[in-house]
Amino acid sequence: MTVALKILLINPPYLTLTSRLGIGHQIPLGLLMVGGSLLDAGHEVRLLDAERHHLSYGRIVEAGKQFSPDIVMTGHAGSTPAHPVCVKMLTAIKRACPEVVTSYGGVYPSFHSEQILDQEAAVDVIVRGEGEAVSIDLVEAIESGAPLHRVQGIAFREQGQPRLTPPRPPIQNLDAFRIGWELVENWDHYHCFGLGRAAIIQFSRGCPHYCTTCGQRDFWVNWRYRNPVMVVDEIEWLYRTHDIRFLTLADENPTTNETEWRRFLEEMAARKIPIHFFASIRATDIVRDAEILDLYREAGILYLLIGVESTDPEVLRAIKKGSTTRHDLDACRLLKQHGIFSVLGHMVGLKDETWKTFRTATRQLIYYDGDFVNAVHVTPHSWTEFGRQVHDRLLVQPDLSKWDYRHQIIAQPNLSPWKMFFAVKWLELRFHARPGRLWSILKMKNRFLRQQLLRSTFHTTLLWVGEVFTWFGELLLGATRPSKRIPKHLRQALLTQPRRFFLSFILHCGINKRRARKDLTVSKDRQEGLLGLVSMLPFHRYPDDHLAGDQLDLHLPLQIQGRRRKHANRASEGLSL
Ligand code: B12
Ligand code: SF4
Repeated sequence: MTVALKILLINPPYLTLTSRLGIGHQIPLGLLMVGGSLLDAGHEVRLLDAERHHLSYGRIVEAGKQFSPDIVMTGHAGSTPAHPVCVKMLTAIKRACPEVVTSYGGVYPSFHSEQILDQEAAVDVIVRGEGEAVSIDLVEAIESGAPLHRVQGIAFREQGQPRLTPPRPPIQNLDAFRIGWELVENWDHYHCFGLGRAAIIQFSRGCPHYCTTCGQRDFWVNWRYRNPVMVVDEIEWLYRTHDIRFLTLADENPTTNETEWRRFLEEMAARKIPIHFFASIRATDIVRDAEILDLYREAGILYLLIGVESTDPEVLRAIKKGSTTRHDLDACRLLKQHGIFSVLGHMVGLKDETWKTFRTATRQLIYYDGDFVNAVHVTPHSWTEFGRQVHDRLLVQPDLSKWDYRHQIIAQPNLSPWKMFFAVKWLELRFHARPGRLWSILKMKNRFLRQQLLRSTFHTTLLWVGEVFTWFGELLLGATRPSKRIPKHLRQALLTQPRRFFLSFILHCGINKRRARKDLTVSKDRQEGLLGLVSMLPFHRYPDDHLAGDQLDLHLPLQIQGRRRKHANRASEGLSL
């Protein structure tokens, strides 16, 4: 008979502006899923949400000692940037309680298990891949003293050396495992978009697509889904028992099977549960589902994240996105017609960025007329095809805790890190603060949608300001590499004459021109310096804008299109009318 072990699940204190200023803290779904299966296997399980309560390592150790667990398990959704925090936390725990077995799971440790076991003495076992079934086997082996190499899907140390066991086949029946909802102590701690208590749920796992920047396919192996009716039963239960009003769908690609997705939507709509959703859906599937977007709305879908990634057809082909700029445009327009907010995930750094590429992207994103843009920096995760392609590129940010998509990681040949930062922030500002967008929000007739847009715009602004302040803070503290590139006179200006700082900042761009002349390999765009910055302003027309805007041209009336296309002499694929 299995003896119950005491297991403490710890959501590490990885704090981000997204949670603090943006959408709010969310439940640690991955840990709850592992917890659910361990509870069902008869173990005594607790959850310590150190992220939600902003706990220091000392407080975590104290709380841990009170429960005196046999095993401590940790992992975080933002797996890569949270890794340093996880390691520090486990080190503190091991130091205070060396007898506790530590287990670590999630995406980053799954792909870096050997390296972590080599470097981090505080980590005893790494669970590779999805955690439910493996955790049960692991805990059973620890409890019975069975050799760990018999447990599939883990990595551990054997005679001081890392040893990886064969991967465990993916769970075929996802409904066989349940989420340990009872581990959530107080639902009032989790809110999202100001719409009340919030939870995260998963309808499906995995994705059949091959985008080179994404590692979801290798992590989850194949696409699987839960019984849609059972998922809706669970959602209804969450609403009735815990008054959950907002749900994030954690799926990478919930729409993969059209029939099952429709069943899910119909079931949600039929039960009229007053819950709103956030989900990520591909533009191609939104266009495919054009006829049932009313059903999306009736089911409660309110925010849809579309990973447009790039506005350049060539880049979309290069990263094997499998969608076109036409899909992105159509998807945004369709969502707008149906009162669903679109959040455009735009990835910078997929090609050599210049002021011109930023101008083009900004104009085209504005043209799509989505509701929000989430500009992220491409991040070269080692387990992705893109990561392998760029493994020899210079990194401007080796610190893993900054690999959170909000920091530039790969060096750009034409724009220095601070210019990249400026360009991204400018793109976000131009997109969200453009008068046309603000005016269309204010004159919206639907009160709920208007208030929601205003609220989310307010939080987007807070996040934007927060990131700008953080960047300057890091610059001052000398914590980031860009600071080394910003000349001393500029740093001094910020300290001694803050009012003059922005003037110096702009002038610095002009000074850069001189440096650029010395460097024969530098591209024309880098030499733009001050002009480059000015050209980002909305009223400025740049001489070669007709080229920059070529991707938009195909949406113009046909006569204008003909004239412009002749001028630019470039065809853009994928935007057939
Ligand atoms: C929902 C979500 C969010 C939500 C909620 C996050 C949360 N607190 O849970 C919000 C919007 C807040 C968010 C924010 C961020 N996110 Co996010 N998010 C997601 C999303 C869509 C789903 C995550 C999820 O719940 N998956 C389902 C669960 C079940 O999977 P899981 O956590 O991996 O857990 C399973 C296994 O990994 C394993 N496991 C996990 N932990 C452990 C621990 C142990 C001990 C064991 C045994 C097993 C185990 O078992 C679990 C069950 O099988 C994913 C994209 C995706 N579809 O995967 C991105 C994703 C996880 N997010 C990501 C990032 C980078 C972030 C941010 C850092 C972005 C930012 N700059 O702010 C922040 C972090 C902020 C924060 N405090 O969480 C990246 C992580 C990249 C990486 N691999 O490092 C992802 C993968 C997006 C992407 N496309 O790359 N995110
Ligand atoms: S980026 Fe999205 S569509 Fe592409 S492989 Fe990843 S989850 Fe699938």
